[in-house]
Amino acid sequence: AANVGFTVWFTGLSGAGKSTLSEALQQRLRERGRNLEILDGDVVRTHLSKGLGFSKEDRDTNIKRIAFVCGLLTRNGVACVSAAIAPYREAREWARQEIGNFVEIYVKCPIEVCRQRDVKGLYKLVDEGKLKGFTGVDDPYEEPESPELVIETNQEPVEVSVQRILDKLEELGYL
Ligand code: GGZ
Repeated sequence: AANVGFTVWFTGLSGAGKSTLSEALQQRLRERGRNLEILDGDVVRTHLSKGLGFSKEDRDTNIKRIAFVCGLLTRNGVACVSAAIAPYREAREWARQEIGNFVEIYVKCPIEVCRQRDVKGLYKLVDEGKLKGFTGVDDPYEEPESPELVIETNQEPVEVSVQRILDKLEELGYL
C-alpha cells in the first residue's frame, strides 16, 4: 500500500520522546523506500505557528494548523507525523476528524523521567520559576482515552517502540 497517506499523531509531555521516535520512524520508513514528513511542534512554532504562545487558545490554534497541514498531505498519499504535545483531548479529536487516516500514539513517560532527561533545560527553568504554564507542571495534559497505541519510552528501547509502530501501521493497512 505504497500510496496510502496517514498521520501518526504523537501526543505526550515535553521530553517524553516524540521527536526521537519521529526521527527513528523516519529512518526505518526511509529504508523501506517511504518518505515521512515530520511536523514537530518545536519546529512548526518557528514557521507556521510563529508568534503563538502557550495559552489554551494558542495551543489549540497550533494544533489546528498542524492538523490542517497533515490533512492536506494525508489525502495526497503522504505519510506524516505530528510531534507536538497536543495536550487537549478536544483538539486531538478535532485533528482525528480533520485527517482521516489518523493513528494516535500516546508517548507516555513519567514527568520525573522527563525532568531528569531535561534535554533542553526547560524543566530547570520551570523549577527556578522562570517558565510558567509548563505542560504537566502547572498547565494541563489530558491523557488520551483510546489511542491506537501507547508507547512507554522509559520501559523499552526506541527500536522496539518503532517496530511496534510499524506493526500497527501494517495492521491498519497503511504500509
Ligand atoms: C510546554 C513548552 C512550553 C510550555 C516552551 N509548555 O520539548 P520541547 O520544548 O522542544 O517541546 C516543547 C514545545 C511545545 O510546543 P508544542 O507545539 O508541541 O506544544 S502544544 O502542542 O501544546 O501547542 C517545549 C517548548 O515548546 N515549550 N514553553 N509552556 N512546552
